[in-house]
Amino acid sequence: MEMTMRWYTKNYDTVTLEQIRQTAYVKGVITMLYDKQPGDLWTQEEIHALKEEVEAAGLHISGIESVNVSDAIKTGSKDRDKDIDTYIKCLENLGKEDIHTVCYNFMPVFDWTRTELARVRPDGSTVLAYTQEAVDAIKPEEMFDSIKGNMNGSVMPGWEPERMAHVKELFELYKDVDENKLFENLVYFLNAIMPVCDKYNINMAIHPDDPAWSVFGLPRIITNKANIQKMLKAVDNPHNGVTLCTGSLGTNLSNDLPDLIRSIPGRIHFAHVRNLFFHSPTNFEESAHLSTDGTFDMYEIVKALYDIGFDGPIRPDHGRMIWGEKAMPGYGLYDRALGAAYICGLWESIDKAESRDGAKKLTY
Ligand code: DNO
Repeated sequence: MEMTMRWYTKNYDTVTLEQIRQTAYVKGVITMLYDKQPGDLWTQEEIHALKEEVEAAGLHISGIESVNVSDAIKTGSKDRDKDIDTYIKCLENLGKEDIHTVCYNFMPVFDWTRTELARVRPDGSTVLAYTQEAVDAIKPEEMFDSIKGNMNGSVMPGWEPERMAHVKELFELYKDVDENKLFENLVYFLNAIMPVCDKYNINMAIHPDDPAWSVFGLPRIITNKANIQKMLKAVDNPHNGVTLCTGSLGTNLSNDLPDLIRSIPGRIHFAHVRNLFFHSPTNFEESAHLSTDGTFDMYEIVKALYDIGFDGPIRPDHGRMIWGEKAMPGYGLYDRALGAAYICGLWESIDKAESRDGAKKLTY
C-alpha cells in the first residue's frame, strides 16, 4: 500500500503540500481539478500543471478523487454519450500524465450525506454525524441550509452551493430512475470507458454510497458485498474496481468489512480507512481512527487488506476537528495525520509478524 492524503488544491484547502510532505509516512496526494464540474473536459495541460505543483513539493499524485460523473450519465438522458466522450478524454489525458487511479461515485443528487458537520464528542473534538431521524424530518432542499453554517468557509465535495441551489430540479431528473435503471446506466458507462482504461492502465475505483442505504427515496446501488460483486461481475475487467471506504460501507452494521475485503481480491484499487461510533444503527458519528474510539476492528480491516495483497493508495478518511483547527469538516490536517500514522503502525506490525513467518515483504 501507499499512504496518501487528500489535498483539495491550494485555492480550496487549508492544508498545504508542505505540511503533507512533513507527514513523513505520506508520499502521495489524492487530488483533483477542483473547479471542474461533471461533464467538463480536463485538459492535459491543466493536469500537467497540477502534477508539477505536487511534484515540486516532493510528493506525487497517487490518484484522482474524483472525476465526477454527470447527471446525464447517471440518469441515462440524451446527453450521456457526449458526456461519456468527454469523460474518456479526461481519462486519456490523465493516462498520458501517468496517473492510473480514478475514484468516482454513482450516487444520485447527493454525494455523501451527513446531518451534522460539527457534533461535539465527549473529548470536545467535533465530527461529522448522521441520524436517520434528522433526514426523515427535513426536505431534501433544506439539507444544504441545515449544515452550511458548519462548513468553516469551505466548499465541500458534492455539496457545491451552485449544485445545491437546484436540488428540486435534480430530484426531478431522477424521478424515473430506480435501482435497476441506475445499475444499467452504470454498466453502460463502465463498458464505454473500459477500452481507454485498458489502453492507459487506469484503475476505476467506484466509491460506495454513503450512507449505505437509500436517502430521500433516491436509489443507491453500491452498498454491500452482494451488489458490489454484481457490479464487478457485470463488467468483468480488472480495471473496474472499487474504493473500499470503511466509513461508508460500515454505516450499515450488517456489512462485515473484513469479509467484504477478502471477497474481492484484485478489485480494490483504493482504500479510505476510518472508524465510526454508533449510538444506534441509524445514529452514528465519525470517531478517531483507533479501534478503541469507535465500533470497527481496525486491525482486522487492515489485516484483510494486507492479506489480499492490497498495493494501491490508501488514505485516512475524515478526521475529527481537534486542537482548534479550522478546516473543511472531515479534512483538517491533525486528526488525519494521526489516522495515517495509526494505519501505518497497524500495517507495519502486521507485516513484521507475517515476515517473521517468512511470508511477505514490507511494501511501503
Ligand atoms: C467524502 C468523500 C466523497 C468521495 C466521493 C467520490 O468525503 O469520501 O465525497 O470523494 O464520493 O466520488
